[in-house]
Amino acid sequence: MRIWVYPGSFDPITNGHIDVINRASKLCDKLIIAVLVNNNKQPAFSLQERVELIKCVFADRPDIEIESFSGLLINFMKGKNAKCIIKGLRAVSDYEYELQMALLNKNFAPDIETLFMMSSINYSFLSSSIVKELAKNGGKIDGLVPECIREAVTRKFQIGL
Ligand code: COD
Repeated sequence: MRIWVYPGSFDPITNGHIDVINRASKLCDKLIIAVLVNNNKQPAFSLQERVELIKCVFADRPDIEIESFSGLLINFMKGKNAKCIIKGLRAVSDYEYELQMALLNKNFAPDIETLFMMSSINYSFLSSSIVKELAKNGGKIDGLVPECIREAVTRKFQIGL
């Protein structure tokens, strides 16, 4: 069984993440969305909120699991018997950090591969930070996140629905 992992902060999940998830899930048997507990960023959404928001998007997908993890990604991967890490690449700016992480992970876990998926052109500008910044300043986030996420983000930043 091909078990792959798509790790991230997902603070919150966006249509850019969802596009990568939908494309990657066609290439494996099970895709685990792995939500990082603490990555030194101060998340706007708690771990439980981030997990619940992802669950609302993928409620009808038995091939997708949502989990959280802390510590090293490769340890989480080994625990799940997962052999491939999926990463999304939007621009050259993502590349340097992702290359470093991929080489590091390969060094410690040679049997685990990292696969990079280029962002779809429509989402190459999109990040969780952009969504939060827009919402905080009264900008529209329709089309950037699914409706259940739009409602949660709007509620979080108290703009009113
Ligand atoms: N289109 C395509 N891909 C996208 C888009 C988009 N619009 N937006 C984001 N992505 C990709 C990102 O490039 C990333 O691959 C993934 O989606 C998740 O993005 P974020 O922003 O939710 O999450 P990050 O970048 O904060 O997550 C970082 C990780 C959790 C993946 C990373 O820190 C990690 O693997 N940490 C584990 C700890 C570890 O093992 N460290 C080893 C070194 S010590």
